[in-house]
Amino acid sequence: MKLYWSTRSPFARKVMVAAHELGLADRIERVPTLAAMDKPNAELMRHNPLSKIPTLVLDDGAVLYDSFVICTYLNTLADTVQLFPTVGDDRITALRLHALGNGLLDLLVLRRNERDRPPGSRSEPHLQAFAAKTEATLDALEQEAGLLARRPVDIGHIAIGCALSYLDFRFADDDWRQGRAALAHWHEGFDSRPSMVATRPSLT
Ligand SMILES: N[C@@H](CCC(=O)N[C@@H](CS)C(=O)NCC(=O)O)C(=O)O
Repeated sequence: MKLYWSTRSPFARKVMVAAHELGLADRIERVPTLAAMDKPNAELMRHNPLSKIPTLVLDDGAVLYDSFVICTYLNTLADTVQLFPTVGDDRITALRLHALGNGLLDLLVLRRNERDRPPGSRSEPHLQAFAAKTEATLDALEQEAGLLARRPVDIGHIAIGCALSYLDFRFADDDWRQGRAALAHWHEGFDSRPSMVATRPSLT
C-alpha cells in the first residue's frame, strides 16, 4: 500500500499511529507529499481530487481517503488488536471521542492557516473564534481524561493524542496544560507509546 503523507500532517500521523498500533506499519510505503489549501497538488489529485493527505492507494489501485476511512480500513486488516469497538455504548463512545479529537484538529489546521496569512489579510474575528473553540474543546477534553485513561486504546485516543501533540508542534506558545492536569497526565503517557514515538513530526 502507498500512503501519500507528510511528517507534518496530523491527519496522516493518525493513520500511521493506527498502523503501528495494528502492527501494519511495515506494509505501508510512505510517499512524502506537499498538500496545502492554496496549492493544489496535481500528482496527488490523480488519486484524490480533494488534494488532501492522507490518501492511501491499495495494491489493486483502489484509493481511500480520508484519515477516518483509512483507519477503518486498516482495522479490517488486523488480526488481534481492534481500534474500533464493534458494539453498543463502547463503539459510540469511541466514535464520539474520535469526533472530538478530529474536530480539534480541523479547527487547529484552519486556525494555523489564518494565523500564518500576511498581517493585513488575517481576520481577527476568526482568530478569536478559533482560540475560543480551542479552549472550550480542551476544557471538555480535561473532563474526558479519566475516561480516556480507563479505556483500552482506540481510534478516539489516537485522534485526541495527535491533536494535543499538534498543539505542541504548531502552537508551542499556547500552554494548554495549564489548569488541565488530568489531560496533561493522560497525554504524557499516550505520547510515550511506541506508535507516537515512531511518528513524531519534524520540520525538516
Ligand atoms: N478530513 C481529512 C483532513 C485532511 C487534511 O485536511 N489534510 C491536510 C494536511 S494536514 C491537507 O491535505 N490539506 C490540503 C488542502 O486542504 O488542500 C482527513 O481526516 O484526512
